[in-house]
Amino acid sequence: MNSNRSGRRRFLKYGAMAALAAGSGRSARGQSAGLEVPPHDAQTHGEPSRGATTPGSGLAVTTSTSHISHYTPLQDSVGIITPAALHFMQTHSSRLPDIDPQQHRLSIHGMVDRPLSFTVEELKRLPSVSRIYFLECHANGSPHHSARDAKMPSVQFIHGMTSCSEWTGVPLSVLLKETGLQKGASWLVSEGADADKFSHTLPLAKALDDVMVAYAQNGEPVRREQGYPLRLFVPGWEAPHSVKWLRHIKVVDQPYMTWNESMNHSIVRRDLGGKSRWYHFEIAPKSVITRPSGGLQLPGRGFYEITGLAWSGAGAVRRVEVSTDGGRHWKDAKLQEPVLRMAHTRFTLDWTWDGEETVLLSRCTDERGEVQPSLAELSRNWGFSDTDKLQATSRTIHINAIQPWLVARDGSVHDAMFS
Ligand SMILES: Nc1nc2c(c(=O)[nH]1)N[C@H]1C(S)=C(S)[C@@H](COP(=O)(O)O)O[C@H]1N2
Ligand SMILES: [Mo]
Repeated sequence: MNSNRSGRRRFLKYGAMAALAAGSGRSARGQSAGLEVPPHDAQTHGEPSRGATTPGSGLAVTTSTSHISHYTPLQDSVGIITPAALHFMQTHSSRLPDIDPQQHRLSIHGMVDRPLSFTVEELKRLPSVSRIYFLECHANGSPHHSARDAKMPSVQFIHGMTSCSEWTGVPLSVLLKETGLQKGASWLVSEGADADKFSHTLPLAKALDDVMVAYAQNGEPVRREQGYPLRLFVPGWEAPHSVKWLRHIKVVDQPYMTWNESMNHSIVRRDLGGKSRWYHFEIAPKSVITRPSGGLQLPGRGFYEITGLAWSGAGAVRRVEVSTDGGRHWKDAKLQEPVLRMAHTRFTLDWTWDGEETVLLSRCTDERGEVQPSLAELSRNWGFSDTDKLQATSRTIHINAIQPWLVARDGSVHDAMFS
């Protein structure tokens, strides 16, 4: 009764608007025909179907005075493209800039022959590329994030700082060709137009390889959260390189230590006597089962398609293995097409759950032959002893450890890495 009434109200609204759009009074017959089939017009276009649950409604957000984080609801993800509205978001300022695209300029200066300044419209006249790439925050999967933010250790909270989009923009090499490069130029420093002027350093070789100044994302202008109207996009590398609200690029002859690079984004290494590495670049091979995953509930024994995402900053995913028995046996998962370099790759494995407690794992191998490590292996690689695990540290980044999901006998699924 209720839904009928609201259905009728919807029709009345749409009917009136359709009549308006048609620019003339509608006949009574025309209107009653619309009762059965709501007219397809500008008002219905772009709305989710009635009854369709918006994936990730309840997109997790945490905010502090210095930081805003949104996490992609990977548990609801299908295919490899993240809808723009569900892209994860990290910002080091307490609010988002609100940029007038008419006023915005990108300047390229420093060790160049001709310093130049571009409007967004000028950039759109230049040769463009569209490429599907993942973007992952270096702190994704880190215990310090899961501990702080996880009200529930779900795949969204532990791993939801990775997303994958089709990015469109101008290759940075095109712009640097316009400005020319002086002898000795070897690094860039990029600066955003946010309140705190987020800045990041980039080696010139990467800038000339596959970096772009992006103005579009999945066929629409880059969203405000992702850096509207312009962002640097650095494929395969940890996301802080991809400076949002991009305003200045300065060409320099040495690596800089911007505030975030030196104070916020470095790891103190005990094995290096308390020194830390300056820079971290490529994202290592990683995978995670998105379904079933922590916080979900299997309704009962029987058939399930296990599905997840794999990616690597080194290039394409070559292989994903899945274990449904805590790592005793591994099977090759199916990789869904397309399998693209530096993009999320969807994998699946058919599974019949017998109702017993078990642990699900996935392990990625990339085109370079590098294999995703277990948490213990990763700890050793980073120079932590077994008893002094990553969990104990508060500033750990670049965690690509294998994620174990424990399936309990009641069908509930739990994180078995950090919890
Ligand atoms: N201007 C600016 N660019 C930025 C940041 C920022 O705070 N300001 N954060 C960086 C970090 S730490 C990450 S993880 C990515 C997040 O990109 P996204 O919000 O589009 O997912 O943007 C990077 N670029
Ligand atoms: Mo980040």
